[in-house]
Amino acid sequence: MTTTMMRLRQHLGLVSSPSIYTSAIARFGNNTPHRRRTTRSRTMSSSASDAAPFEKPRAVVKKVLAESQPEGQGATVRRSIGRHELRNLDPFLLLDEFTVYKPAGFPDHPHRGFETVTYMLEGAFTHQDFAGHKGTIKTGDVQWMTAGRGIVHSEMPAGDGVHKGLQLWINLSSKDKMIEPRYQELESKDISRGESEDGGVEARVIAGEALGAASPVYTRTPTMYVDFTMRPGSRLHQPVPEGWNAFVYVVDGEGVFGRETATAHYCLVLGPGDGVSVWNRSTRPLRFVLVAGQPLGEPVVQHGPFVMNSRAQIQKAMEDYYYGKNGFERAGQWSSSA
Ligand code: FJE
Ligand code: FE
Repeated sequence: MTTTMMRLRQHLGLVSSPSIYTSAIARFGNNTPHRRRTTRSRTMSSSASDAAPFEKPRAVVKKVLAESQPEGQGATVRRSIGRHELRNLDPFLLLDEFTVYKPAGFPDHPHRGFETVTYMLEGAFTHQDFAGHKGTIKTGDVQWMTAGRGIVHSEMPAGDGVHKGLQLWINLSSKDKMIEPRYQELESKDISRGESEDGGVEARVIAGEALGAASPVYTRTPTMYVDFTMRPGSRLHQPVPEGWNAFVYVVDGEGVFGRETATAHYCLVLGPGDGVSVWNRSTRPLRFVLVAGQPLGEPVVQHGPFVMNSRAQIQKAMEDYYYGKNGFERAGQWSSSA
């Protein structure tokens, strides 16, 4: 069999998911002229006033349970952003909470036009790409991959047992879609941690700033991504840049976000405003990620792993991948090793 045919078959093998393979054309008019790079935050103990210190507190405007679905090769994901009810959260395209046991995984597949951010919650994943980039990310590590004009890679579990994490897809603006691919990798020990004054809240800052800690990650599309753990009874008042789209994904426990209560695997879309207030009213720790990004306000045309601005550009991406051109030169010769 020719390599191009094999590539097509692999590609088709991944077509099992109608949700990310559905071509979608959407227009967003929600571009913001306002851009605030720094965020300030503080917490209050439960004895302090629980009134939000924000002029315009963000409220939960949508609450969606991410149900399990098959994805990749034998893997399972809980998809929140990217499922039918949660599209058009510009600049975000997809959020999957993945759970994988060997030999399942995400074998050789391409990307163009966006970034993938993989955050390991448990276990380890090995990635290999067609340019020889290879590595393993373990519990608490982050891989921030800018696919740009083209990456072909595999993402597979390393070792036995369960491997869990979050993968977020962030769109790139039209001017950045064809940039050189780039990786930013953060080991767990190097992730900046912030803490509230009373020690009730811990923040691991993957992108942006929170509780006095800042991430070194460069976000081409301005993004904030923070993993919060809150002790029982603690409160958090976290600024979120106005004009940015924002959501919360609950990883563990139960919390009150604005006036809405949510437990694990729920995604909460936040409405407009300058910050969000959270309260752990329960008797167990609460863990959630807060993600916000500056909307691009550009047309989005997605065909599976290719996300561009027009149908013609998608056609071009498929041709480039098929014929090994414009960034996919190495796609023909390459396949991942066991
Ligand atoms: C992909 C199908 C896929 N969610 N979460 C089609 F499964 C994928 C894909 C992933 C993925 C990978 C990891 Cl490590 C975690 C994921 C989907 O690789 F890109 C397409 N196009
Ligand atoms: Fe991938």
